[in-house]
Amino acid sequence: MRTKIKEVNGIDWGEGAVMNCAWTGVRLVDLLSHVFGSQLADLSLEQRRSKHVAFACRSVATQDDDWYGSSIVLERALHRDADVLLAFQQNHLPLTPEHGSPVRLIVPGIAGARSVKWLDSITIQDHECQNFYMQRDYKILPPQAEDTEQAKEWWDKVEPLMEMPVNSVVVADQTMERDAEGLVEVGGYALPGGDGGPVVKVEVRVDDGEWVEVQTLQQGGGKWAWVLWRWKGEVESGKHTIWSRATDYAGHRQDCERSEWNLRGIAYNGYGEAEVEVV
Ligand SMILES: Nc1nc2c(c(=O)[nH]1)N[C@H]1C(S)=C(S)[C@@H](COP(=O)(O)O)O[C@H]1N2
Ligand SMILES: [Mo]
Repeated sequence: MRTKIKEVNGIDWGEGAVMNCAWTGVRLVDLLSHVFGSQLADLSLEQRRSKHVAFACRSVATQDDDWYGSSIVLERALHRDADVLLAFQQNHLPLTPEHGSPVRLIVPGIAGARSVKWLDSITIQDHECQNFYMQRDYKILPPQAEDTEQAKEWWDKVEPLMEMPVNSVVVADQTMERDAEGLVEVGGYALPGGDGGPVVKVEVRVDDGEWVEVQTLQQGGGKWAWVLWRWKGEVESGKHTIWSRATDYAGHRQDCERSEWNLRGIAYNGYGEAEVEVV
């Protein structure tokens, strides 16, 4: 967002702020059912939607608060298919300290900020978690909030970022040689939006040409995973922009070259975009 639209008050995420790996643990719903049993089973749908499960790590202070925390609505936590996990292994190895050992939360499809590491308490409560990172950060503020002063009037009016948007990225060398048939090859990754996975289609466009579906879409990681894709096509010599857009199973599709600016520079999901020179 900073490089393509305008300055943001945030980190240069680039296109690498993504995690795709195998998590092993216990489903949160199983733990909650074990502890609360019929108390939970007897809740009405309305109660499940109005209560929150809050997660905290009080043992380590953070930059802007003296603890870290997040919450999700109880209904999502109790929904088996949502796969909310108390994880203790990453890629079949014990969690490392950096990634939250001994146990962390994983909420697939939802912003990583909610997946509390070094988890030390879980609470069912009537209100959202009040931690700084839930209430004063990781929110898609409207574009009128142009600086931290103007942001103040918005924090309480905007919901915390939860579901991540469908996305895709083009990975290409800056200079590419056409092969004997005049073709060049690019690749990338694509991610589903929220719980709408898996990605079912990726399309590529050269400059303002037609969208063409990619030939190779690697599957296998399931509903929450990224897909890796490759496309080979004819491109004239010269400078070009190669665009990509992804569509997931639920029908979410990237729908613009540049997504709308927000102060924190989060949830960018304009088309994947790479400037290349073909020789
Ligand atoms: N306790 C604690 N948990 C945390 C954080 C934190 O600062 N403290 N950062 C969150 C954010 S913003 C992200 S993006 C993920 C990053 O997880 P990773 O370090 O395993 O990539 O952890 C989340 N969990
Ligand atoms: Mo983050």
